[in-house]
Amino acid sequence: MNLKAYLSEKRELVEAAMAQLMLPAQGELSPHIEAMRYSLFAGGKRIRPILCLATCEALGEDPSPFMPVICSLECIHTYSLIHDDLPAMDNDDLRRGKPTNHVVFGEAEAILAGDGLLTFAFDLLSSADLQPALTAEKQLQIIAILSRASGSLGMVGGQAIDIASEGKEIPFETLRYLHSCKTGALITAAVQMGAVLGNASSSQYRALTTYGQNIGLAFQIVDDLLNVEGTTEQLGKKAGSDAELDKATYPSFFGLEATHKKAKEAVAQAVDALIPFNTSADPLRELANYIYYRKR
Ligand code: GRG
Repeated sequence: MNLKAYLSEKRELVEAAMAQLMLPAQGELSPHIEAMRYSLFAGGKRIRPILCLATCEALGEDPSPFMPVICSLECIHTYSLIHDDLPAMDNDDLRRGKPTNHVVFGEAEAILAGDGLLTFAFDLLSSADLQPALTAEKQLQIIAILSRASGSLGMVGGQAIDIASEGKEIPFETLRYLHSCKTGALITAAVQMGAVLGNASSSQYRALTTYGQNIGLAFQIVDDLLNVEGTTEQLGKKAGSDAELDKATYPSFFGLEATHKKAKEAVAQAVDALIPFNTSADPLRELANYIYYRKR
């Protein structure tokens, strides 16, 4: 299969659905909604929605009635980036090749844009319009997956440990745990949500969860590598910031060569988890490799 064409086709689908679902910037709320739209439509790779969609398709189901569920992932992801870039967090002024949200709209607006996107994700997920394509039981299951993965036992918790660890020596187990929460949880949730949409059996759900956890790990290891090996221009965000903030990363623990090996191992384990699936899971296999070879 041609992954480049696949990614561009799915990205277009996600962009179109988001443009349709997102609130228009008009009236009194116009500045607030404009701030949300600025980051949402700033040119992200849309990896999480595409993973959700590809998982649903791997199980032979048509994801098109579920676009609000698929787009909710990008709302959570974008909110996390806006808040991560704030002066109180990583204090970055470049993201997706553009000035960060707080640089353009001010800190208070950026906090609210993140809050708005976080809340909007659950608005999308809980919409009655999703029924009857989605049963109420599955809708609840999906809401539970996304809220658990986004909150204190997932992404927010990972960020909290990350911030508390800055400038400190932490054991590798802490780094692994914080990675699995901060980055891995939302990526795994994207796959699990696609599994629920695609009516996965319990063994399929378990296999897909293993796939999701391994690509989540690979994604973060590669993000650590790109921070060292990439350029600011290529990444669209500041390169070298981890070392500047004295962050513990895979390269700081293992060096570059061993870190590359670990990323490739995680990709191989993800692909292994897909052995029970037929060729309709090929996009998931290709996406696992893309996560290693991506340049931003
Ligand atoms: C502020 C609650 C809160 C959480 C922030 C995700 C996160 C937690 C912080 C981002 C820090 C970071 C750079 C993590 C590494 C992995 C990651 C999420 C990279 C960015 O995701 P991509 O590459 O970005 O999918 P695009 O721009 O393509 O959407």
